[in-house]
Amino acid sequence: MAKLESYVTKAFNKPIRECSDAELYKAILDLVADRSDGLNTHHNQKKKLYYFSAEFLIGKLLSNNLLNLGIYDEVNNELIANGKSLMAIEEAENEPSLGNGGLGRLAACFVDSITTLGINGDGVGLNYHFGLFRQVFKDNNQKAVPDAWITENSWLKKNKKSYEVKFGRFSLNSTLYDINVLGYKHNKRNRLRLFDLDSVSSDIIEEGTIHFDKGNIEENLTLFLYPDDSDHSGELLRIYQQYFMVSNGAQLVIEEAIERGSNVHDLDEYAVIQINDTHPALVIPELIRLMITDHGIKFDEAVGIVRRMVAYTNHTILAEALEKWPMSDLDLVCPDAAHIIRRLDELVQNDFPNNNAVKIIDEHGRAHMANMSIHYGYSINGVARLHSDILKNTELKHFYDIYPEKFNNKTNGITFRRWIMDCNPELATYLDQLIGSEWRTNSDLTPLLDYQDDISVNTKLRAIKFTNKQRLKAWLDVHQGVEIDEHSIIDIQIKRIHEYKRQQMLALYVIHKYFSIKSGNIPKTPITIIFGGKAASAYTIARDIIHMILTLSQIIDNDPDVNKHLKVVFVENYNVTAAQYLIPAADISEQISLASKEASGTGNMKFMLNGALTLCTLDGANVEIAERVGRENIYIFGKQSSEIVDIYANNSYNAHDYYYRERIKPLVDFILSPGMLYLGDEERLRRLHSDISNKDYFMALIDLEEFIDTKEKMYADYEDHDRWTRRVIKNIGEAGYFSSDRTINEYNEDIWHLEQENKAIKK
Ligand code: 26Q
Repeated sequence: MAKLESYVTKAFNKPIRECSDAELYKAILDLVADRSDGLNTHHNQKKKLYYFSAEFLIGKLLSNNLLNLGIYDEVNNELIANGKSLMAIEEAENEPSLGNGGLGRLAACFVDSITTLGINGDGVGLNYHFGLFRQVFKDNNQKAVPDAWITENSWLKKNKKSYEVKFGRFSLNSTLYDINVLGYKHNKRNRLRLFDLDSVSSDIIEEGTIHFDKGNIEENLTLFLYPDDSDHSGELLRIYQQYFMVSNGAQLVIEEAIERGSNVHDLDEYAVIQINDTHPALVIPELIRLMITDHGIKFDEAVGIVRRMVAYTNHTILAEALEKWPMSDLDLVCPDAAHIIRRLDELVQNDFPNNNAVKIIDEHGRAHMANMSIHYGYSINGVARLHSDILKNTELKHFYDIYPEKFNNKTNGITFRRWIMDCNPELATYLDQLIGSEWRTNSDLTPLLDYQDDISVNTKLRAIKFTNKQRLKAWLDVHQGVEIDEHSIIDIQIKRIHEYKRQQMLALYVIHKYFSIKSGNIPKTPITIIFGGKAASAYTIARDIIHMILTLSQIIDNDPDVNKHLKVVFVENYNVTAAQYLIPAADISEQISLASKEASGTGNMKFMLNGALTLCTLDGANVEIAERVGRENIYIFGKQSSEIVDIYANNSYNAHDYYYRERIKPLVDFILSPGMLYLGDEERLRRLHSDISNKDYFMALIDLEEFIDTKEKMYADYEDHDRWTRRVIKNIGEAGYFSSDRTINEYNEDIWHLEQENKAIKK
């Protein structure tokens, strides 16, 4: 057993206690690299999975890698013995900024589970130098600044492989970086394969901003991750990024298959590609192109091969988030692939004449990436049961009518390594004592259900929650200079800012509570409401919502009648690291999207696992959470998904019907109160007020009264600590289903059909 000491001596020639945290970080990187080299890489397996994704929101890796290698305690003890702490050292690590939100985090949970289950499978994506922007608050507004996350000592390892990517007017040669993905205690290793360009230059970023010359592809291709979550952006650069990712990925897939014995005619026996939304959908024409030009395969045969190897996951029903690229742009970026898309569209038109809804290229000359993925993939799945049903019955009904056998559901999951073992070690250790440690490998937490009425278990769980609140308090103090009350109820909504997720509805509740406290209704326990999330830079209303909440929180802070009882915090730069502090401290998990709009949600699962109770609409995976924990252990409000689908179909929502109600109008109008206008930006506040009262496209007002009543009931119920904790236990005990190990097991059984060395999963 090589101890950390020897790595420290080798690198710095001094004892551990004399090293800086940055030096120790480097030494642990070396130790993990050595241990990783010895792991099994499945070289003997014929077929391999490639999970193609424009985003991998992996979070910090230091403690996660030590945990998965099974040496966390060993290294931690060695550090403690020398007066050092792993937590402090991890502060020296930058969080890789390679994703926007849910879709990117899901990809990270998936590669962890794929490796832990012993499946031969790599992630394929891009190495964005600045990734997603860092969010800074200035004058109560979001400012986006470049996040230079890559440092000299990082988990990125340069690989010798390089491919030529031919664009319409020029070619570029890629550089490949790998990040090892380590399986939990199973001696397995896969990799993230992140393509990059040596010519990319940060010099073209104007000082401190994210404005840059978007026309200079060679220098900016992998500079940034598009900061758009569901807001369609037609930028040409996005298409260049996508084509660069898939052309490299397709060349890698073919080269590795040949190395394993493929003659390319049998490529589908050697590789399966799962595409994470349509961002990598150009891999379909690109594989066909490569088979024809480099391997002498005929078009029809190439189409057949691809149809047996590509599977597509859909993450949204928001029409504006479905990618439609103008053929003129594709002709410029990748003319040969564009030509193949036209041929694929002709085949569709021959097979389904006069069926306009299933065409790839529409009457405006735009290629629908989802349509192409469904025709030329063999599987299409949604990410929660309700979402998959909506795809079949409404959004993609025309496709379900012609390909019912391709449709399936894979309810999302989260990796328990990061979302309990790493972020909530006290709870993980206590579970070991109480129910044994099998849950760490089979995700089965149901033995905990036997302790629902055990007072000592109740007390201990509350003590753990309190410790986590103290830790969050300390972190918020250091990182943002805000002080929260560790004895308060902690009520959290953290996710990208979007009107359909309805952060504005929670803000209207805050206004209600502010009025109520001012009129003398003092809550028994103080309340802390925490928001966190980034807004796409071009999404004006989302930025207005952030502004409104920050201004509101200032008003509350300044009001001595209220500030002892209610505090509103907007966490700056919400990311995976922040989530790991916030989620274990939460009592209440806000999952309040307009029913039918949130495909799944995965934060909902993380909160449940960490002992928060959920306040939710029957949307996405909330439906399945409710089914498992039972109605008495979750707080549900609002219109049903089918009602909302009908309201959209009939265009029958009128914001005025709600705005003018007695309980609602004063809350919305507070946005334009003198205090708000004095502290805030009048243009932003007026625009938001007008939007909510006149349009309210995502219907924040339709559920507002029920939301307020349900929240009040929840806060009242919190006061009965034993009954509350009984519900908490039921939630943790039922969380096993939402392990991404279960999800990946299903992907493998139903879609990929690969060898799986570890089946330690309870169904
Ligand atoms: C599209 C075109 C141009 C630029 C950017 C984009 C873009 C980028 C990111 C479109 C969508 C995304 C991300 C979507 C996303 O995160 N969806 C979430 O996926 C989660 C995992 O399945 C679900 O749990 C969430 O419900 C869903 O919102």
